[in-house]
Formats: sequence, structure tokens, C-alpha cells
Amino acid sequence: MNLTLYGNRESGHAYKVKLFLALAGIAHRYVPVDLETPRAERPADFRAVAKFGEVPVLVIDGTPHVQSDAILLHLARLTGRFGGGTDARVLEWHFWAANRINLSVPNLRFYRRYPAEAPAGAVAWLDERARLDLARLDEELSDRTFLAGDDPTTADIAACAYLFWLDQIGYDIAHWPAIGAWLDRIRALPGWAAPYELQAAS
Ligand SMILES: N[C@@H](CCC(=O)N[C@@H](CS)C(=O)NCC(=O)O)C(=O)O
Repeated sequence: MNLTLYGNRESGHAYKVKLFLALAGIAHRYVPVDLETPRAERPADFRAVAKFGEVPVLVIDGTPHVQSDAILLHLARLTGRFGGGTDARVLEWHFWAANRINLSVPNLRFYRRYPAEAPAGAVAWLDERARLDLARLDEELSDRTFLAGDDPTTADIAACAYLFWLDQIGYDIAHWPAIGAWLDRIRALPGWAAPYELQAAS
């Protein structure tokens, strides 16, 4: 497979894809995209493949793939790694993560960094929702090793990404000990590296 990943070091969504490739030991080209450049002025090669104008985009043998969860599941089906992309429990966690923790935590992180851009009431709403989502995840992880059982799957990769940055929103991981232990298990997987390490260039 010939792979090119378009990402950005501040994007946890791109980190998910980079992390899958790192954990699976899959060689690829990484192209950082400057997201501060207006969409219409981003490089032509990126605009040509980015259906929704966002990172990540993973181009596989010339075919662009977008939406991090869809990319993870596609990679799992292609490689047979991290759950294989078809298990019902894994799919449930992908949809939960997309709708809950990967909505609340990334947006809260963004508005904590750029408070002037936050619509009225957004930070309070996101803070409440992020705490609910973290509590739910913590409860789930209290009795098992990974989200869908004993082995790591794409669901873990999808749900963990932004949680390595909880300190950036002023949260102390000690409040969610099962999540902390789960993140440690993910850190221990061969090939793991932190978000800013994996997507070093901005
Ligand atoms: N649902 C998408 C979200 C992707 C997304 O929000 N990407 C952000 C970076 S984290 C982006 O490219 N923002 C730049 C822009 O919207 O112009 C996914 O999971 O891939």
C-alpha cells in the first residue's frame, strides 16, 4: 500500500490515524497541513483530496479517505489489525466516541485555548458534557482492559486520542482512575508515541 496522511500536530482526529499506523508499523508519508491558512488557500494537493476540507485525510493507493473513525475502520479491515473493523462492540464504541467524548473534549480544549471564539454558554455546556462522558468511560473501563475486551481495537484508538491532552483543559486525570490506567496500557503498546511526537511538524 502507498499511503499519504495529511494531518496537523494539534489535531487529535489526525493523531488517531497516525497512531494506528504507528502501532501497526505501517510506513507512510506524512504531510502537515497548516490549518490557520484559510481553507481556499490551503495547498492544492490537500484541497483535491479533502472532501470536507479537514484533516485527517489518508490517501491509500491514490484514493482519498476522510473522517477519522471511518479511516480507522477501513484500515482495520484492510490489515486485520485492531479488531478488524467489523465487530459490533467496536462499532458501538466508535459511534459513542464520535458523538460524545470526541465532541465534548476537543471542543472544550479549543475554547479553553481561544475563549474569545466560544459562543455564549458553550464552555459551561461542554465542560458538563465532557465530565459526564469521562465518568461514563471511567465506569466502563473499571472492569476490563480495553473498550471491547482484552485486546486493543480501533475503538480504543478513537476514544483515547484527545485524552492525552486532558491537562490542556485543566482536568486532572486522577479524577478518572480507570481511564488513567487504560491510557497507561495504550502508552505501553509497541509503537505508541504521544500526539506531539507523532505529528511533530506543524
Ligand atoms: N469528524 C472529523 C473531524 C475532523 C476535524 O474536525 N478536523 C479539524 C482538525 S481537528 C480540521 O481539519 N479543522 C480545520 C478546518 O475545519 O478548516 C474526523 O473525525 O475526522
